[in-house]
Amino acid sequence: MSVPNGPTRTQTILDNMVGVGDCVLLDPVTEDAFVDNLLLRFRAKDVYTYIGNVVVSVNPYQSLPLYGDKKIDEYRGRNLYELPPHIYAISDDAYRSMRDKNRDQCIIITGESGAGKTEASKIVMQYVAAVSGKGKDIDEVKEQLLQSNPVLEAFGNAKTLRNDNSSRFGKYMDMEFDFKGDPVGGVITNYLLEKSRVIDQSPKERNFHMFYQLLSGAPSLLLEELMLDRDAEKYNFLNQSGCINVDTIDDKKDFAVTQKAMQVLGFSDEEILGIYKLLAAILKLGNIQFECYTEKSGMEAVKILQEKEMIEICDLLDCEPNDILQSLTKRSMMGGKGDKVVTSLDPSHAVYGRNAVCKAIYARLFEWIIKTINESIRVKAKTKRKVMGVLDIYGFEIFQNNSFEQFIINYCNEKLQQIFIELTLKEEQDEYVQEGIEWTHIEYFNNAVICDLIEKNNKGILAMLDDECLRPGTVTDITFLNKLNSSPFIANQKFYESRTKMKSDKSILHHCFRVKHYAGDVTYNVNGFIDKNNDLLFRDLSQAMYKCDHLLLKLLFPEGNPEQYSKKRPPTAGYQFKNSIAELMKNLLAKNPNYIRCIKPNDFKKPDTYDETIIRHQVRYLGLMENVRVRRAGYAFRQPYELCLQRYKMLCPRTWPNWNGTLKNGVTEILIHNRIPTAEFSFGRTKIFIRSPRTLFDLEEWRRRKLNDIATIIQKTFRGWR
Ligand code: AOV
Ligand code: MG
Repeated sequence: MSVPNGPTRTQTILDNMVGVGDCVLLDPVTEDAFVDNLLLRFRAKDVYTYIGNVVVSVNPYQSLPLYGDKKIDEYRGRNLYELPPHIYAISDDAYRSMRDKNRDQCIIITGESGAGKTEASKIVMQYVAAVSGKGKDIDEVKEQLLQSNPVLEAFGNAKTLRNDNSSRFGKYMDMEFDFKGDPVGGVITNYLLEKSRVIDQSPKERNFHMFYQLLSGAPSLLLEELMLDRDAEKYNFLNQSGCINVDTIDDKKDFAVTQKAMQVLGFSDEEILGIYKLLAAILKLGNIQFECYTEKSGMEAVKILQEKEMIEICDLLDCEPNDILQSLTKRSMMGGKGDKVVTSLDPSHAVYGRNAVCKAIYARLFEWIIKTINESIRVKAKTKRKVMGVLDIYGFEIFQNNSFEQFIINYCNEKLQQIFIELTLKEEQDEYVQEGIEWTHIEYFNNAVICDLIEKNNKGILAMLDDECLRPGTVTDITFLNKLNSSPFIANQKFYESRTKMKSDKSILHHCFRVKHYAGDVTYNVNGFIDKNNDLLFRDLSQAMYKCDHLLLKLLFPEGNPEQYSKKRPPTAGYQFKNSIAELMKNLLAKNPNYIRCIKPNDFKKPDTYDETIIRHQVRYLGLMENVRVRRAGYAFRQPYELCLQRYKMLCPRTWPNWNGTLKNGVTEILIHNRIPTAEFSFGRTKIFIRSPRTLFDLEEWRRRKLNDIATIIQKTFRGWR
């Protein structure tokens, strides 16, 4: 059935499309056909394909003429199926649904590391900024929302083996709009930054971009003020991984972009300098080495070898050299009688403390930057708002050596897959059953068991880790692993395996466990789990930071204030993450979800190159075939009878202006009168189900014309009266 007006321009565009734009139309519905279609389209540089209203995006690794003002104009205000698949189309759909139907939206972007999530999130934001209202104040808000990206990427992204611009934190951003759909502000929520990167990176990876940007891009005078050397090779935190320059990254140019963005976001020059001083201090702290010596008293102690560097650090942080020196080399504890006992650290503990404080400064600085951005973009007026959220989180990761950070990142991806399953595979099928629609269940893999394995209260891996962290006595990563292996709940699960790696002589190489994630098996090395979960900082260090006259630094270490000293243990990293993810899930479930499922075509970050096996693997674990099957057998649209009757009653003389029969009969009258084929709809207990979105668009189009006709008649009548 088509809109009664001959072939349109849209139809011609769609006729020229390579492969099928919506996989629901695939014939046959097989994985081979699905993958072939994606590849056919990828080769033709059509990187977007639909499954119903889900966008599948294959990373082109090259800039394609798919974006920009002209394209945005093409997609603005058009229905999803009128034009070739595009992120713009679902952004438009979500935006209009929010603006016109008052439904808060969220765009959930998933896929593994390097699949294109962050780029997709920026494309969504740019589109929404372009199509929403204009005006001085509105443009200012838009500019701030958009400029948050370069700042967060500079401080929160890094080059990894998988992605030259890998997000090392999770981000959920609510863009908020007034009743007209004009942006009025936003809120960013961030999830656990991979702060261990500050002190250590795997071979061929880098530290966070901002360090390199500062060294390459800062004017010489600024570098002098920061007492920094332009050569990144001079810094231990940057020179250990064998990667400083990256072909795809221009650190100097990016520095200018970040600096400009910080200014747009309202960071003062003083604040920006304060940030740079902290970065410089971190780099210098990384160069500090410790050496054992014997004090006059005969006691063993450590001293700092780089005195000049130490003085510069104190200059940068505005503090007494002795305070920092003491905190890095000694540790004080309360004795049994409430007296303070000071002991000397050995070099390895001193390095541990130094690294911990560097990680803490950086992670807290990152939090503060987000808080400051949120202050700038916060909605000032107290009017009712509509919301569109965009979720861009670190993608699923499997490395040679996987640690606590990968465990957290992969847990998060597991939860996002769970939401997808719940909303697109489970809830949809459950609803058909509830409404009494004839339905043959489509099987899918439900990863809820894996989520449980990780997060179940009192039993899951995170609970065991917390238990072990809080247990008195000697606690190590190995006692934690033993605990997992001896827990019936964990060890008996088929998605868990103890995987201690042996050397050829049968001695133990790594203590590991393996989780069979939805996206692949990952072996986690338990080394560092307890420490990273505890996330404790020696009190001497937080007190030394608080004592500094560097105002921002003081603000970052409130627990260092002796007056606010609390014996209460801070919550563990795993516990906090689990709670923040639970909060995120609640937030997403309260909104209407829109999905972008990103796929990585090859492991070499190369354009025009694909590895079919890699693509097939992602199609499989993302559950895309199940998605196609549910969508194809199911109904694109459903609405309670009452709402449907109200909306379309003008399309049938028997229901217009009033219908006195049952709601269901009224809806039937409308459908029959408009000659909608019976295969196109089904009657549920409380709702009408319509199979194809095109039928819905037809109904909408006819309704729009009818309303125009009615408006014209009313106008004529009024004119006649005058
Ligand atoms: P990710 O967000 O999914 O990975 P990105 O969005 O950072 O991945 O994409 C990785 C790289 O792929 C980008 O830096 C671009 O070079 C390229 N790319 C992605 N999408 C496009 C596009 N639409 N057009 C052109 N190039 C693109 V991670 O953050 O690692 O999970 O933690
Ligand atoms: Mg990313």
